Amino acid sequence: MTTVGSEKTDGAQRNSARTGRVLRVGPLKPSLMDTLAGDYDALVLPDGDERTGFLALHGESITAAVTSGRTGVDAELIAGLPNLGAIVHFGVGYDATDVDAARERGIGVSNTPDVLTDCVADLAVGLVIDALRQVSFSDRYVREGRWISEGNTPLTRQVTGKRVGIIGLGRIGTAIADRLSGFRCPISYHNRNEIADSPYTYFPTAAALAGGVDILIVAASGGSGTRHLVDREVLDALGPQGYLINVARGSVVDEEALVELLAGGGLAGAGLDVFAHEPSVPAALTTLDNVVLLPHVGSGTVETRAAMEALTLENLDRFLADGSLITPVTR
Ligand code: 8YV
Repeated sequence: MTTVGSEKTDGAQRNSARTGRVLRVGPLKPSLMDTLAGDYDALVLPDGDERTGFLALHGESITAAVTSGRTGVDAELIAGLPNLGAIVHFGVGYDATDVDAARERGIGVSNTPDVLTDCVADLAVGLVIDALRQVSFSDRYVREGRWISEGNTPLTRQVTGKRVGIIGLGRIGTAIADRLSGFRCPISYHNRNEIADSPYTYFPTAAALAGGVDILIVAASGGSGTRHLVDREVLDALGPQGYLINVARGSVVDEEALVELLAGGGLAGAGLDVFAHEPSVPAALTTLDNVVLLPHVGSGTVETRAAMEALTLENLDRFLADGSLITPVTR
């Protein structure tokens, strides 16, 4: 292993105990990329053909990889980094990383939980209000001059008191439930296991939950265990009066079925911050006024992204100092 340069006065304190090289995998927040380059002398993983030569040259020296929940570190890359000790994620999700392959090698994995909970939950509530009250549609209506030419918009649906079902009552799911309780919404949830002492009603299957609510909110982690957990059967159970909100991962929902049902009146509407093949969004969705589409911005506020950046660097520093992580993923 090599010692990473610590000549810079700027990052000298952070760098003092550091050994091995840091690798950035994929794009990150610009200021985080600058810090990794300036203070950590981090290498950047190239794409495509250049990757093999790069790994032959640098693979052995790399002990820590910094990535996002969207890019991740797959099994092939893990195999190309024989001295990798930590995969540090900017983001709470880490489904793009092969955690099993990391675990087999004893590689630590960290994410940035808690710091983004409030902003993602706020946005979920925003999507609920927008989908039911047609905020985005009405805004377009005014801008397009339709209020003058066509008159008032159609009536919308009340949010207060609607029955809400949450798939994944973890940190973010719970924060959403707490907020919507303030709207006097009865809350139910589906998780792999029932949560002891939860004030909310448990359903053992996603379909049973969907059949008993007006709004189904997806807040579960992504990955193979939850892929298409919200399938056609679940969406059918939600039904023509039901709304789907997704602030988790596109992979949790069968997107093809969702599009078909939304287009054919099988669902009342949807609010989506995440998609199966980001940044691509199914073209059919962009023509539907009962669907709100956002470009994966749940954690995208100045405050939360700064906190995520700080926690990412704290994890990296801790690993480089003593080989441990502050917020390791435990699964
Ligand atoms: C981020 C997210 O947009 O934390 C997550 O899992 O999906 C978002 O907060 C993303 O990780 C940053 O690239």
